[in-house]
Amino acid sequence: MWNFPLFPERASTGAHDVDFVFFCVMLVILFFLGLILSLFVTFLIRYRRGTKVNRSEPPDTNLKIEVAWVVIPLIISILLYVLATSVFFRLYRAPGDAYVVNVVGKRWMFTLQHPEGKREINELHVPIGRPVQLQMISQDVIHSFFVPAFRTKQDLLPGRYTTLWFEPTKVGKYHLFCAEYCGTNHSRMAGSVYVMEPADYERWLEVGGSNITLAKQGEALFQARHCGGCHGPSQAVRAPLLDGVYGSQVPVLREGDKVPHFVAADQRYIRDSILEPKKEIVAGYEPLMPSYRDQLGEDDLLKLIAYIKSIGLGKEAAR
Ligand code: HEC
Ligand SMILES: [Cu+2]
Repeated sequence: MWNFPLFPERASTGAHDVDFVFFCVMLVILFFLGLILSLFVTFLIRYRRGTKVNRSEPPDTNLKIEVAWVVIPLIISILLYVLATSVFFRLYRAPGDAYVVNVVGKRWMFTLQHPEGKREINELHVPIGRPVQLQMISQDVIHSFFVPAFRTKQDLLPGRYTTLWFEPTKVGKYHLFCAEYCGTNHSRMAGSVYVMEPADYERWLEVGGSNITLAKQGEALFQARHCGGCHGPSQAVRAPLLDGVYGSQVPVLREGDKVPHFVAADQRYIRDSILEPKKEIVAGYEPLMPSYRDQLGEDDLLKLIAYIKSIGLGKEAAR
């Protein structure tokens, strides 16, 4: 498709999809605008005062025209709906093999954490041609991660994980904005996304920063916070072992429940288990775990989750 100069660059697969929908809608609008305007002008000239035209017996119904103006727009609307919805689903469902980067929004910056351990502020480096998924949360108010060149925007909410994904198709540097007013320095909450050749990206990953993976950092934190005192093999309190929990179905009791029901142990579940352990009690255990609400930040929680995920996957792989 041609590059309309008023548009931001198109640098991801999703950007092409979104623009395609946009141009289709635009085309329909221009077509009807043209049709109505030209009929309007034609009738204006043809039936202006003083012209000799037949004005007797104006028709008051015409079944063909009436059916046409109901059926044709209906078909066009349904086609646009199907097109837009399919693009919507593609934009919201990340492919399973996506490279996951964690994002924490706080006034007034985005902190980004790569699984290999490297951390960035207001900058995101990604390789070209590989789907990237952002798992995001806010430490304070609502922020929004917006990259116009990728045509993607997603809110970061306090207390809830949200995701966004894209597959970059063009090497370069692109604007990143916070697109949700979040206070005094909202307008400064911006940065850049760098799309790099895979080899350059590997080199970038190795230079500087910590080479300790997120899961390893989580393991250190798990020990520093004495989680293992209860969750380890030589436990003082009876607590579930966390190996293989991630991704499994856990039977839990919520307040007032008589029978347990199963919940998926995902990011949300692990985070809630640490911050609000009393909310969902693992069936067969006492509610003895203290809340870490005032002690662990969102960054710490992401590390712990990465660690618990890593020991979970280890067990899966061993099976
Ligand atoms: C005083 C002992 C104790 C400590 C310390 C403790 N926990 Fe727990 N934890 C428990 C018990 C008991 C349960 C099961 C009952 C429940 O769900 O609250 C549990 C449940 C959990 C669950 C849900 C497990 C499942 O099988 O679904 C997770 C995840 C978890 N803890 C993580 C942690 C992390 C991370 C830390 C350290 C920051 C920690 N716990 C510290 C006692 C503890
Ligand atoms: Cu913001």
